[in-house]
This record gives sequence, C-alpha cells and structure tokens, in this order.
Amino acid sequence: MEKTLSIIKPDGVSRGLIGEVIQRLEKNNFKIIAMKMLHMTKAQAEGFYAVHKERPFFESLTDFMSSGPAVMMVLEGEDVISKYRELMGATNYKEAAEGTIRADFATDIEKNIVHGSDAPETAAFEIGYFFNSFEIVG
Ligand code: FUP
Repeated sequence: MEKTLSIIKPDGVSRGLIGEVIQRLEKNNFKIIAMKMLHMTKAQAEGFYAVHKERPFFESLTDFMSSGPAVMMVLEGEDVISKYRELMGATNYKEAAEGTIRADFATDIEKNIVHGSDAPETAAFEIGYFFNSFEIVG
C-alpha cells in the first residue's frame, strides 16, 4: 500500500474548491486517511519546497503557498501516487488532460489548485512534514 500527500492549494481554498476536489477523490475511490487545514508561513513553504530552491519560480511559489490556508490530506492505496497525479493533471494546466482537476480549474502554472507527491521518498518526506503518526488513521 502506497501513501501520498495531497494539498488543496490556497487558490483552491479561496475559490471554494475544497468540496469539489474531495468529491472527485471520493468518486474515484481514493481513501483519505488524514486531513487538516494550515496557513503556512513563508519559512514553512520554503522548507516544503526546498528541492526547488534554486529554481527561478521558488520565490513566487513560496509566496503563493504561504498566501492563505491550504488543505493537506494523506491518501492511501495501490499506486496512489501515480493515480492521484493522473486525477490532478499535468503541472502546466495547458497540457493537462481533459477532465483532470488542473485542466478544469487551474488558471496559471503556479496557481494550479492541487499538489501531489511524485515518488515514495518525496511522499514520506511530505507526509512527515505536516502529520505525525497520531494524525493518520488506519
Ligand atoms: P507538481 O509535482 O506537478 O506539483 O510540479 P513540480 O514539483 O514540478 O512544481 C511544483 C510547483 O511549482 C508547481 F505546482 C507549480 C510551480 N511551478 C511554477 O510555478 N513554474 C514552473 O515552471 C514549474 C512549477
């Protein structure tokens, strides 16, 4: 069984898309085993995206991710990392497949509504960044 971290980013929360994203997760039989809402500080967003710290978009991305509350969830299932990335769609919403969350709602390569871990090692780091073992069900 694999786990992944899902985030409904500040644009998703401020645009009233929490329910929409969770409904898509439930309709597609994703199992949610942890959930919380957090307004990250700039330093917390920088720590979360530390792998991108040399990238030109790092400053803007961490400003955006600390601009308002976000909803963090842990999902569990077989191949859940790639299955959730499929539900999200490509990072660049213009390349995202029809019917994906990003194709339907993203407005910008940065403001792309959702995050999902990209590999088991990054999922372990990202889940541990926001949740302790008592906050994860099952
Ligand atoms: P993803 O795994 O799809 O969230 O994408 P990445 O880890 O490659 O990028 C993390 C976030 O950085 C993206 F969600 C949006 C932002 N980003 C930009 O703002 N500009 C870029 O050119 C690439 C990514």
